[in-house]
Amino acid sequence: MKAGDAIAEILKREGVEIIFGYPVNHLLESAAAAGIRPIIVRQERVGLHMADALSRLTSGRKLGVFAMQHGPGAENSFGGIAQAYSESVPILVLPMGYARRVAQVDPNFSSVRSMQTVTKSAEAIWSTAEIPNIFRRAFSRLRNGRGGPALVEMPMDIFTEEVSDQVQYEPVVSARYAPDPADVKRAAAALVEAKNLVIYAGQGVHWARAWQELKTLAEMLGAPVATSLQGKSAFPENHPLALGAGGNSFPATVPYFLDRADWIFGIGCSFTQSTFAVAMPAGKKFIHATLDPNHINKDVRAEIALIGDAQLTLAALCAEVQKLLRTPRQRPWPVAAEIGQVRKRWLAEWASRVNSDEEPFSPYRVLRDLQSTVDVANTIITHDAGSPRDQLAPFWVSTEPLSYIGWGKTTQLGYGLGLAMGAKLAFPDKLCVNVWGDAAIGFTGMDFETAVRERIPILSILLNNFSMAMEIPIMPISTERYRSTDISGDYAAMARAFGAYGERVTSIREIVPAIRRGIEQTRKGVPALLEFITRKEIALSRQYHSPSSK
Ligand SMILES: Cc1ncc(C[n+]2csc(CCOP(=O)(O)OP(=O)(O)O)c2C)c(N)n1
Ligand SMILES: [Mg+2]
Repeated sequence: MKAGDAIAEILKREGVEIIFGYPVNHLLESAAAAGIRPIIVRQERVGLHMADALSRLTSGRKLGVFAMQHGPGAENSFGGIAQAYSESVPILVLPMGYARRVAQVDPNFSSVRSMQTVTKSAEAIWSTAEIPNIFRRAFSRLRNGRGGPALVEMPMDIFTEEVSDQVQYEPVVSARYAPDPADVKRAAAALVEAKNLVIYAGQGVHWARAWQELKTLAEMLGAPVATSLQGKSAFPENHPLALGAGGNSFPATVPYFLDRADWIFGIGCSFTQSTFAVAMPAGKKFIHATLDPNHINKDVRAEIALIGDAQLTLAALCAEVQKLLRTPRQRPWPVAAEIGQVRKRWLAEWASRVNSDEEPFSPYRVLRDLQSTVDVANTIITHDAGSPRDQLAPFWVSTEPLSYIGWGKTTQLGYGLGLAMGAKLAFPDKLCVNVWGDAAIGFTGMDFETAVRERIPILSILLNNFSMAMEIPIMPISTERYRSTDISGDYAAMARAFGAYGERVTSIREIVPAIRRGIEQTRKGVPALLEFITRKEIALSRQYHSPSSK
């Protein structure tokens, strides 16, 4: 058999059903011959984002795979790989490479050399006899430890080579590891003795599918739970102990309880300092539970470190806490009333924006109506970079695990579209939504055509204010003299031109009916883009003070 067919066979044995890609990459043809569906995008970044969502939403049970051309295809992919790297998402990246005879000759692009800073591993196939070994290594990286892209560069001349018809390949094992039981005991004692504990959950809870264990521990302790943006939806946000997610913007409940905490228990999180992560207040004691020992003491100092899988860690903690408490702390937990009060005051402060009848719309009003119109439990939603992220994340109440794809270690405008499409492929029966601004659509909007052509009926909510509004305060002179922050476009018309459903909405009365029409279209298999004309809103929910301490 040809080398490409052997690689396709290996992918099949690893359970790959879809390969995202852009030609020329000879593996796409071998994959199709093996019954793996190629999904062709309009530019590489979006295919990587789709692969990323497939991995995220299946907690890595199904891995996203992306294949592209040597040279331009690989060069153009850097952004998508870098985004997945920063977000710790396992994806298999399969660039073709220049023929081995010239692969190392200037100026030919080498993916192995150039992508090393944004991958967990990067290896080229120099000998086709090594194909099973190389893929065994790549899949082992993807299925073990903290996630990240694994890259295998396939020089184009390997595809003409014959290899043995008997592919020697078995799917790789994945192994979990758990923290030292002595540290678990110390951590359990600290959790029980803490006066004002806050649990801070990251995306490790999603990868370990440890949602039930997290809930059990929080309830036993009666402790409030905040999440990172990536961890959003790891804990039901309508639960009496939920504080919400901390990003560049956040519900007032998040800083209020973090400020008052004596102990903060981070589970499945890195505590990485970022504009898009809530700042951890100084002077707190941290228990840090993470899969990756490199995260310990990186940005916060840990009193107790628990290295291991979030599910194993939480299960072990639940057992120890149970021994110490004997009876779990019962509902109604005293802290729940305080959470409710802080949330009520916060929502009251935002009511005028959230309930605004103004036209052009307050984006907060559009997102309020979106939330009250969709079936939230059967919706998977993601933001984009820009104000829409910061407007959506604090107010969207996610109730089901992995119903919100949060991100922000790096924040490339245009990421959300591919995520929503990848989500729809993973969960065809759910409503998959991306919320983006008119800056974001400028990056990846052409791939709305992919949603139409590949029959991926997502609902796209565009908040169009004809501006990069969040840049206006940063670029006042360029805005005034040269209108540098203005942008333009009729994106509903663009969607219609692609064969999608496109509707521009300008009247308050039409917000909810338009959302219903959009959902109806997605049910018929047609992607829908609803373009809401909004005002240049730049107010964000990011008060670190609590309303009561004013
Ligand atoms: C690839 C990339 N380039 C630049 C940025 C910086 N950036 C973040 S938001 C933004 C403009 C946002 O405009 P829009 O999405 O229309 O939201 P608005 O503020 O107008 O509501 C820019 C330039 C980025 N996140 N990603
Ligand atoms: Mg805008």
